Amino acid sequence: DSADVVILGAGPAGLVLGNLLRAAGVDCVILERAAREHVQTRARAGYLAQHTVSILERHGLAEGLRRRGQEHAVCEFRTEDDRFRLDYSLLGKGEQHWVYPQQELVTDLLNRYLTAGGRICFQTGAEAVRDFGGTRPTVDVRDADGRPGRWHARYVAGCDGRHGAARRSLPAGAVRRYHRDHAVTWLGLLAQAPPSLDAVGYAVHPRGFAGHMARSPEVTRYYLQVPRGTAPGAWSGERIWDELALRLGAAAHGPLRSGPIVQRAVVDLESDVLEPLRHGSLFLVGDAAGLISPSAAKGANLAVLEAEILADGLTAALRHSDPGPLDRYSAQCLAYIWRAQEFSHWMIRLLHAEPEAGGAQDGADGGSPFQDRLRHSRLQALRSSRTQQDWFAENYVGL
Ligand code: RFL
Repeated sequence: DSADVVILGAGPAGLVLGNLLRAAGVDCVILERAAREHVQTRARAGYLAQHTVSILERHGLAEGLRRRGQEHAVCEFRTEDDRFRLDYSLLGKGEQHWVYPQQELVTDLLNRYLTAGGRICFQTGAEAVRDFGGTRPTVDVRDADGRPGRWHARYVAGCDGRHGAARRSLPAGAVRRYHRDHAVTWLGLLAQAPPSLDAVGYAVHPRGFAGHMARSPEVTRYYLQVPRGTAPGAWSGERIWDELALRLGAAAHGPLRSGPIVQRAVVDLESDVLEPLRHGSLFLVGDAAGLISPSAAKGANLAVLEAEILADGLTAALRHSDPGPLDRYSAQCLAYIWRAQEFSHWMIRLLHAEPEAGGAQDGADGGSPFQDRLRHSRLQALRSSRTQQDWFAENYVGL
């Protein structure tokens, strides 16, 4: 089997890339390890930035988002004794978010791709990318029944996430991985319950961080900072709601609207970036290029942006024999990625106490008292300085 561009993975990165290449008349195929049902129901991101919506709109991919997504522009910071709000549509560049669950975006992108005649093979996992140093790379695959196969390509786009075959296929000496473990762990929850406030809620509490993020009128995402190593099922529903209410200051600011917890996942906050993002005819895109902690909701937004840049590059190379844009892909994307990493890291240090050097976290926030005062001062600056607020807004929604 062959295609000019073989795309590994049908997440936001792979599906945006597939749609854009199809529209440009570039021959491509998407190979996806999971079943269609799984891909369309995997709940992850929800906040799409203005520039992401602009990209989707530019290519006619924003119809569902426009119809069912909700505009969103306010976040609220809560501390033990106080709270304040920032309406970021009135700050910085005046941009806002759209709340649209990632699985719905993925479903829209997939339907659109298939309607346009796009080729996709589900339950076809890439095992290895080979010969990408030259111009005839191949991809070894295995289907759901374990039958091996091989695809021939001119270019391979690794959109298969952090544990995918694209990353695995890179020889150790060819790539530099910058990695940071932020020593913070979140219990990520989806509750079958309406949002409790009309804003993103960030609670900075001595017992640890708690977050509130709307997903739809019926479903809300919550995050609770928990000790490293906590099992997803370790906390009862009752304990979760008590802890959320305590950290989010429900007694002072109004009760939370609780409901059944329908999904739990433990997320160790980690970041990494691979350099470079191009290895001959193999490109890394989205989470495969860099993993970003979910603290600033950048991952899916970066994936869409990188997919558009790569689509332009591949189209120029394959349709117009112009290799220039592809040559710039890695450096161009890395500039956005590092900017997002820097802001995400800043958010992590705003929302969580710095762990004591070498010390394990033990239930409460732990952390050094000096860093804790710095953190409160940082929050205070965000509360009172218009310059600080503009900076925050520009980075929070922008890339
Ligand atoms: P994905 O979505 O992981 O898709 C990769 C696809 O590749 C398939 N795959 C393979 N296919 C073939 N062969 C192989 N060997 C394969 N290995 C894997 C997988 O089945 C999958 O279908 O990567 P992509 O496209 O790069 O998109 C990245 C985003 O999914 C991710 O960055 C975001 O979800 C991050 N993120 C958020 N980002 C935002 O912009 N805003 C948010 O509000 C936001 N919230 C979140 C998040 C991530 C979270 N998790 C997962 C920690 C909230 C959470 C809880």
